[in-house]
Amino acid sequence: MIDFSGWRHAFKLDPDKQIDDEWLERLCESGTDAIIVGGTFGVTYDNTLELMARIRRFAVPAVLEVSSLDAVVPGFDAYFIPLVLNAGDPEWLLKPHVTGVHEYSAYIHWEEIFAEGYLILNPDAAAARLTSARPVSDPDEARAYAQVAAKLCRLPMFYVEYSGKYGDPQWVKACKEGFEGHLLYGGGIRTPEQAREMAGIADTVVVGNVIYDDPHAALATVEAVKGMAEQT
Ligand code: 1GP
Repeated sequence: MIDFSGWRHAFKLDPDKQIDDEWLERLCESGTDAIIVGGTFGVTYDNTLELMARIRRFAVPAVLEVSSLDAVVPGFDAYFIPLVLNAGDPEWLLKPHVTGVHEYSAYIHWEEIFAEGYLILNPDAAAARLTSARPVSDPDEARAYAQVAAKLCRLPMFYVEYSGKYGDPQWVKACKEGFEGHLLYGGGIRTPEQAREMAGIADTVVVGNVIYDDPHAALATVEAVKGMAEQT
């Protein structure tokens, strides 16, 4: 079974976006702890399979963050299943999960499956629009979501999602206070300083979009986070 408890940094690659072989190799061999494959729109079985096969040439752990039942490709080390805790559209709470288990239960290796309590805090993120994410009013409410994930649902991980926007560290701190398990932060990290700041709060920082805009900057976030580990 995969052990993500020590992961400090992960790259999130979107199957719907292009990355050439050289940059894929540099990211996979960068010292990051994992590659998470995931996206909101345009994720298909074929583009997920193609990306997985390319990542599999490297030793780095590869995880699929499942966003579409049509694009669940076997062969990843683990599957992260988001439960969007502030989804305003109830269809997104558990319906796709029940459909997936109903259809595929015979093929599921449960030891590879991890549920993520997912809190979307950027209302402009694609995932927020897709799920009609409810606004969260203040850090105290964010902490309450984290407590619900930890205490009521006993989820193994909590993902603070600001996708496309750098988040407010006070809000991330509130989530960390409320959640005793593994906390991931993702959203708008573009510089080593931002990576370090969020890595000072979250267990794992996830770096996505900047890979496609400025891959050199994306690579620099690995060293920033890993350097912190060496100093402590
Ligand atoms: C997206 O949390 C990840 O799901 C990373 O966010 O793409 O903004 O880096 P960015």
